[in-house]
Amino acid sequence: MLTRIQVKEIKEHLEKSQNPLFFFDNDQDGLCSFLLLQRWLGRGKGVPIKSFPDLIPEYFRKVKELGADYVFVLDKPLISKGFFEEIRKVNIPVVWIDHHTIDWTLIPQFVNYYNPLLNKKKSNEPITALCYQITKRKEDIWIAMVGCISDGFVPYFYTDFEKKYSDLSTNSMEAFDLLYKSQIGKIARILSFGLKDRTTNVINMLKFLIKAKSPYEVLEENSKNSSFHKRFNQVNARYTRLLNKAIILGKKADRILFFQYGGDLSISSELSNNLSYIFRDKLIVVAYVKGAKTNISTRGEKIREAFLKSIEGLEGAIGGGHENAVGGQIKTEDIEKFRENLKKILN
Ligand SMILES: [Mn+2]
Repeated sequence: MLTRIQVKEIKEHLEKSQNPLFFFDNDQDGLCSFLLLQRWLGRGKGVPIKSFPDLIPEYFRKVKELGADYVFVLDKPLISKGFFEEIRKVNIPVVWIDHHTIDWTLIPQFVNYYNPLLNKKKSNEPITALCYQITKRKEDIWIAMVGCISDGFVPYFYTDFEKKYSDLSTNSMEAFDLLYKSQIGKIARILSFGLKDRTTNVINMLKFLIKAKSPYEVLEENSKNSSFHKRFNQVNARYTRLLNKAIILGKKADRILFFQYGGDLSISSELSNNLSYIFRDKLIVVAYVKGAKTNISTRGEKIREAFLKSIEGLEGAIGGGHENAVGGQIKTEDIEKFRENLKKILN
């Protein structure tokens, strides 16, 4: 949770901004955080950050293009030095809200940085939960729920949500039961795949969501949302095929489920979340091979430490995230080495 003072400060930043630009992590937690702040403030543009692992300097172009007077960065653990340098030159305030563990010394003095991991009472709930704590708009509670359950988190306002939308919920107190088995979860899955669409379609989806009055408007297919419903059906078909393949592997695997795939579409974190839900006592490693580089998504108890150790000494390898959920990138030629390292460390 944020402190009362932090909430007040962030609100003041938002109110001071005439034309804020919200950069957000390209997932539902990032997206829903943006939606909550934008809908509360009634202004501002949102841009999903697709660069990985950091927010790269090229995104500064958006600041100029959109004439932003304030920059908010939501749910992104890393911002490149180059980006900060550009921002510095034009003297635009930056407010960065995050919940990842990072090297705090990399944060420049001029940045307004908020991360409850640095508070006296440490926590790392989704950014969506923090943004809901800031805006407290009851009519947006469904958006807040979507962001939270996508990050595997059941927030304190769940009971309020259930009272209002019992038809969209399940009786479970488990985030992934909600994500995979309820209608609010279906919204989360629709948005996840929608973010992976072409830029024009993503922009249309954002516009739709900024105005959406209820979760039913998202769930019921109509002329305004048909493109992201179509996208969902498409990606979901591919996703289901990959998931079924991985499940077969998982049934044979002992402690580590290692699943590798390729193609044009990266859906690794969705796969690793779902696999960790199905195989609760296994460590999940999903590798997405694209040319010379391979993105890795892992889930499992204390996986962060093991992952970081296993990429030590691999040239160009990077990674970071939460204790139980880590993403990273290695060279494709190092996959076997990485796999062996991880096995050794875990045994
Ligand atoms: Mn995120």
